[in-house]
Amino acid sequence: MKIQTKRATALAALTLSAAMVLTACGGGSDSGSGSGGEGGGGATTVTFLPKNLGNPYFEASDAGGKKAVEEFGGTFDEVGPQEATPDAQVQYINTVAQQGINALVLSANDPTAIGDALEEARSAGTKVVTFDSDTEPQFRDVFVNQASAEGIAKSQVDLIAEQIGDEGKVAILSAAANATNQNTWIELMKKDLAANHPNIELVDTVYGNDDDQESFDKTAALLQSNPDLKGIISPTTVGIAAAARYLSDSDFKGKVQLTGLGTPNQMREYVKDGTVKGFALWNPEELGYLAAFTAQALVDGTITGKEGDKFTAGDLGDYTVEADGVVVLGEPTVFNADNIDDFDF
Ligand code: RAM
Repeated sequence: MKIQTKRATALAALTLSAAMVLTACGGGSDSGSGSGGEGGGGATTVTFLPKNLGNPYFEASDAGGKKAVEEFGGTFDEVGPQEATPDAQVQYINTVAQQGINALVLSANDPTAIGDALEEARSAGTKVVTFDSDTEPQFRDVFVNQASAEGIAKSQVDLIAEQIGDEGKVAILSAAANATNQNTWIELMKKDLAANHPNIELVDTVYGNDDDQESFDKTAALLQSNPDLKGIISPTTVGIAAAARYLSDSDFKGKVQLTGLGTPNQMREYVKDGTVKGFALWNPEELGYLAAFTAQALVDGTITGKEGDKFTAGDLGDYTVEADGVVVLGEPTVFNADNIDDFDF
């Protein structure tokens, strides 16, 4: 209540000063103006921290976050490392805490390694929303999940099974070895393969660290050491795009099937040239939009993160917090030659 009143009265002044700060530092790091947590006495300050910068997936999610923050009259900032590692994220978390930013919205490179930094940020009054890749639940207020982990895992297993006739050797090309989201999906994929696809053998899991070149090189090495591979599952938009680029230009094109999680814009040419038959994803822009509205609901006290809490996320409508402080966006979409041109992200 107190927060809402303060926000209403000081909104105009704070919007102006936030705009001035933003202009002065080029959209950078001072936008919280050090006013402390708990609403900060004005427009809600929200900082997005992706796994790393330069990934079109996070460019889309953070653009969705920015759109939401603009809609509710807050101040948006995006910071992040070049490399998708937990250590690289810690310094940004510390800065956010020092600046008294109201809400930090992040995709975690590790479930525990950034926990201390997040705890400090939370004791300084910053609400913490994880999206895309979670930490352990005690380190954040809410996790905004893109879809059920089971649904994401199953759609990838179903796709590869269909593409290779439900038999043969497959491998996984993942992101960072400690990425919470990929590791959750990989565990569920392994269970699904073991239970429902006895003739598919998972021979290897390799990590491209959400780096394009590393993912490309790992694909080449995978095929060299497993010349009879029938399929690759890459549950990362960086990995699948790099693997598709490698395959499309090699003798393996059309012989080794590739599926996983990709953005339609990065995968379009490989679907059209026959390298890839189908893959899946949710809408990352909507994910960022929902995460930002979740942050706002925490900051203004509409929700605390407990099961059953309800809030409205702008154009996306109403959401309810589920067990363990999780909010779910929806189910993944499968993209193929028939529908890929209907999407632009
Ligand atoms: C990459 C990142 C992200 C994941 C998507 C599918 O962009 O690893 O965390 O959700 O792929």
